[in-house]
Amino acid sequence: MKIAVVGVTGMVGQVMLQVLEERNLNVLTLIPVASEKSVGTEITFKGKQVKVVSMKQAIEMRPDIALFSAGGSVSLEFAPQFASVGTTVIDNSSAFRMDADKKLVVPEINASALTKNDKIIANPNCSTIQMVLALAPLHKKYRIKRLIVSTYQSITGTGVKAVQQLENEYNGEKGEMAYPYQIHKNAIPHCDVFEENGYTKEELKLIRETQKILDDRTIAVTATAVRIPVVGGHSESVNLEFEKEYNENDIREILADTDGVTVQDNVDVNLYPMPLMAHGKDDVFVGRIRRDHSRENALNMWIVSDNLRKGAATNAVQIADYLIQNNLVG
Ligand code: 11C
Repeated sequence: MKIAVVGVTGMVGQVMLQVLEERNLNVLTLIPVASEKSVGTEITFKGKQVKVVSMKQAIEMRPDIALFSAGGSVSLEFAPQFASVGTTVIDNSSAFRMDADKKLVVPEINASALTKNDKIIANPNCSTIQMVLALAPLHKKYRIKRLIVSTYQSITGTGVKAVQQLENEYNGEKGEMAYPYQIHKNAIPHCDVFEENGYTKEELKLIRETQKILDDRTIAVTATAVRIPVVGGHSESVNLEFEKEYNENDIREILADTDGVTVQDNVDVNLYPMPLMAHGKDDVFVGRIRRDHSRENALNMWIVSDNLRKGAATNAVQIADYLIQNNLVG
């Protein structure tokens, strides 16, 4: 397999390389791609130095798969060019997610819908991926009527500029600002840009992508997304209202049996998910599972995952792996 990683010098690009190595995908040729200023520099992959190439050079090399994480405008311009030479693009930006003819894939939920004709496949937003992975089996069994999510998101979701901002603020130094306010010692209810309806784009992604991935536009979803000074992953407080009655222990069992989900739920020993523990791991961690007594068939839970891993790189590499295993590329 020839696999290109577009945006290889970015935070997600770097984790994509790590996950490709760890999962031992059959990568015979790695094609690292970045903006002109990085072309010719070298990255390390499987202990070897590999030269970063330009977009044009990468397209000429006709990779089997291209993992994109270089922002929406780069994806809009170049993903179709890769697709036109036969490459299957797995795109981590929001550019194609809501296109009716593009699949939005979390492999454990809907990879089986993929075919050889899917040349541009969308990787969902990080905060959506971790939530739907836990919700999908519950929706199947009890049908979710309504869900309310509040997020506590890691600064790594914004990128390296935000990590630098926090570091500067922590050290009492001035520097470039990724956010409109100080993030150190703060919580900013503002992830991505505001839309005309008063919601942020991140909140709308949580709403729309959830309905698309769970293939049910009737689920009522509302979201508040908040940035906090944390690096290990995104946390989410999720309140669900089911159509059917449920039993709390069944919920724990279903989640414990779900691929990619780890239940950490024992308040007697202070066991619950936290970003510090999720950092660097591929799983989605669920805890604080408890009945919401204020409403019939309602439930609260707390979901945490490393946003750069399952929320981005791992999910994309899992899609690539699925395509390779099922002979769906080329
Ligand atoms: C954040 N969820 O934490 C974003 C990062 O649409 O893929 C990923 C943005 C996206 O700010």
